[in-house]
Amino acid sequence: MIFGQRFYEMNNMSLPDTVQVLFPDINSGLAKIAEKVYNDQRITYDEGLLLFEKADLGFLGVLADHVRVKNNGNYTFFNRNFHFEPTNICIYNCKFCSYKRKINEPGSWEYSYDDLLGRLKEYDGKPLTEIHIVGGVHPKRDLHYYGKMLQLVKSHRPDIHIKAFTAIELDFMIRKAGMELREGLKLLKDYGLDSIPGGGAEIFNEEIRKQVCFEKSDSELWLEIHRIAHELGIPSNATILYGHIEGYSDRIDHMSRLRELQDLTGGFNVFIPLKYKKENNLLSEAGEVSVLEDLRNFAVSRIFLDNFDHIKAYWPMIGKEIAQLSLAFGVDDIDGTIDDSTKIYSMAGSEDKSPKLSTEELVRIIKEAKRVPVERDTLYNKLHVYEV
Ligand code: V47
Ligand code: SF4
Repeated sequence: MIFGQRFYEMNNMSLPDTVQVLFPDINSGLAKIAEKVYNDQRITYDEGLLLFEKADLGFLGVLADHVRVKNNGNYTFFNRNFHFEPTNICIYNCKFCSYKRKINEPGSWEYSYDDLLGRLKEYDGKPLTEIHIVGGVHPKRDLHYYGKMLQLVKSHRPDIHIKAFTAIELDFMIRKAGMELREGLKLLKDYGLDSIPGGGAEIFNEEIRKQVCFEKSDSELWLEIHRIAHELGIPSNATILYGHIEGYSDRIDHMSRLRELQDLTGGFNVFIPLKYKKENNLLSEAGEVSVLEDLRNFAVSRIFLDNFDHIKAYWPMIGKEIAQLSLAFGVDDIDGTIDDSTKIYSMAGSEDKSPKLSTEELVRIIKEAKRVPVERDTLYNKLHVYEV
């Protein structure tokens, strides 16, 4: 099937007519949603829920592709990045986490400043635009410890963007330094923090959050940290951890809270749905959702989050093939080269145990999906367009 924009352009039809042709038995609520999306109108909480409950994959693909093409044309973004995970020692015990360890527990690691510098030096003379730093919440490391880490990166490689520390790590390191959130975030910005990744959001519904990560900073605090960061000129990303014990209404509730904050600040760069992976953690009995569900989830996210410019499929978690497929379901970004630098997903059972992709492979994956690859920086400025 040819989806969305291209189908109705080729046939000189409006999208609502296209929807009627493609889905003759369509539920009237869904037809209304199609009309709203086509007319650039925001859909409601109940309509989002209806999409999850009643819409089939083809229908979701048509609408999501419409929004995707409206925002980003055929461009699909990626960047040249690597991850640094300073430690997997963590005071918390999130049930879905396969990677946390306690101090001295087998399998734990604590990298030093020299380790970071060594890793950074591997990129001397090589193109790189971003370092992504996230890890466990180490009981002994505070804001000043991590501030020095940021300074070290900037002194060796002033040209790269530092996207670092989830709101959960920030909450702890700022409190440990005895500071207020605003003051702490401002100081981290002075140390070199350029943006904040989307982790730690998990699922905002308080009941579900209690069941999967009861000790972690609560939803209000996650949103407050991102709000203050945006006010200070630090943009950020947003995630959802889906496919465990949450229901569709929890996913829509989560996205509604993000949409509301984005209306206020406009500080989110991208939304990244993270698929729950079940190996080696305490939530395994929840199982994993199907690929079909992944694609439906990407599409509903694209349709619902009308004020987010980008939707990212994080390929180390779902694999290259599903990431490629997701480009027909609202996704316009597949993250970056990664360079075998993250353990969060390989330890949770993702198929790729050494995730890395060259820019040539990223470009090939995107071109095969008939999209136009674009190397971007962290803030989605276009650095190189690979015309097809
Ligand atoms: O918050 C942990 C998730 C997140 C599992 O901002 C799991 O560009 C699935 O947020 N199955 C951290 N997910 C990673 C993260 C991220 C990743 C890539 C890009 C960006 C970005 C952010 O990883 C955690 C949690 O939601 N996670 N364990 C698991 N078993
Ligand atoms: Fe710690 Fe993060 Fe794992 Fe939770 S998900 S236990 S905060 S490392």
